[in-house]
Amino acid sequence: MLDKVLIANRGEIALRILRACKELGIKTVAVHSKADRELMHVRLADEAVCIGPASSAQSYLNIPALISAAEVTDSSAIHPGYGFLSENANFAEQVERSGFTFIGPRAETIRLMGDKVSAIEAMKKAGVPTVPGSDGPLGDDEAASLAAGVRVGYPVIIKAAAGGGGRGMRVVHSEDQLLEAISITQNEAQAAFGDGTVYMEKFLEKPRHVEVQVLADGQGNAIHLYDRDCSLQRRHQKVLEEAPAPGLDPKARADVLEACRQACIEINYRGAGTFEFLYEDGKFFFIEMNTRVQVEHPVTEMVTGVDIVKEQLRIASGLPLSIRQEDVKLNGHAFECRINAEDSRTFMPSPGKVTLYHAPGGLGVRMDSHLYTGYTVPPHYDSLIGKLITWGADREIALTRMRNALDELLVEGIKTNIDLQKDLVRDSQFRQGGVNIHYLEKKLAG
Ligand code: MV4
Repeated sequence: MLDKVLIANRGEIALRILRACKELGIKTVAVHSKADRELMHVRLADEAVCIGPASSAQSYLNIPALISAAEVTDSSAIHPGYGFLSENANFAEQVERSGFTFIGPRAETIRLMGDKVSAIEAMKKAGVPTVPGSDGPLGDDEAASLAAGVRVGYPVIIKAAAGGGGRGMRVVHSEDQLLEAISITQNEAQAAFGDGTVYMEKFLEKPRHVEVQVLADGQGNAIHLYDRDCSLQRRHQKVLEEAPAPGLDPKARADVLEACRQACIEINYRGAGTFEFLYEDGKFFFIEMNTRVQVEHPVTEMVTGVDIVKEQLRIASGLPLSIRQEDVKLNGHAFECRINAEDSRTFMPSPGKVTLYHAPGGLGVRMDSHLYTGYTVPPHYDSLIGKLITWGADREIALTRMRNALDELLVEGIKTNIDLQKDLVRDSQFRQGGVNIHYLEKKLAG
């Protein structure tokens, strides 16, 4: 097992990683910015190193500072968490070249998935269903682009190969807008990512966002941990997630889960990963793969009993997966409400001092949060201050527990989205299950 892990992240996920390390008897190093001295995991870690000023660019994104911190603490590995450098192939490469273990996939896999065109190509080859599209980048040949549009059928969507997560996309409703949309998207992608490569997909009008969690050990073993539904989102920020995704077509679902598992074996994937799909009319369409642990991983943990972060640490230690696919049993249902320090109506971030924090509890209730009474939420980072997760033997029970847990949760002194979450878990259409990716924004607008 790894001896000492440097946690290259902050907030709730840093605490989550620290807990997993402690369970495995791994020593921990917290790294933090000057604004983050008071973080809960900094107190709990065996060692703590200040890596720079508040600005992320100079701290949590500062590769030389992180590698120096690993060196001075004699760490054996670096866990990147999510966000920040978690999907930066150059970081993974530099970590490994400096003699540390990067807790994640090989740099070349991160690079493959970072380029959405190569990710889709790899998955299609491996038998994962993809969205009908241009099958590769759109080149300078205007006639070829127009022909692709005719073949795919309007509406289409033009996406940046270096984009993802909703950045660098443009919907095109008819042929007369296609060439201009391609050139605008190319220019924006070049400016934003330094790579102007774009591709085309059929635009799906009302899909759900369904994703599949996988684990692979890079030694020929791979498993899926079923699916999650993350359709409730606003401006590409997920708000409330659940596992499993309700009401999927059983055959399509079984096929896609197995296809993801096989694809991991085919590309010799290592670590935790997520296949993102759009799900519409009973069919799955792969759009992207995430090569990190995700914010919403706890809902999968609650319904499978598999500790995803512990598995990441085991895999990085060179151990084989601790469970086989046959041993993964889906049990019950789980929800996760993301708790943000933000205004419930305007969604503006609302940092400041937490004058009272009271976490809910009871059977089937999990609160992943670094908050404590007296903690000051700094203004420099993401507004996520916690995740409230509930489990139940079925969807109804898990949702009832979430309603009750949200009523118990107290965060005073700052504005939060708790009232929005209370409203959502009482929404009749959400309660029925299976709302699409536009549902929340339409509800908020109406
Ligand atoms: C799409 C799409 C419709 N058709 N692709 C947005 C985030 C990025 N991961 C992919 N996204 C989309 N891709 C095709 N071919 C609609 C979206 C999309 C979306 C996807 C998932 C969750 C929320 C979304 C909100 C708006 C658009």
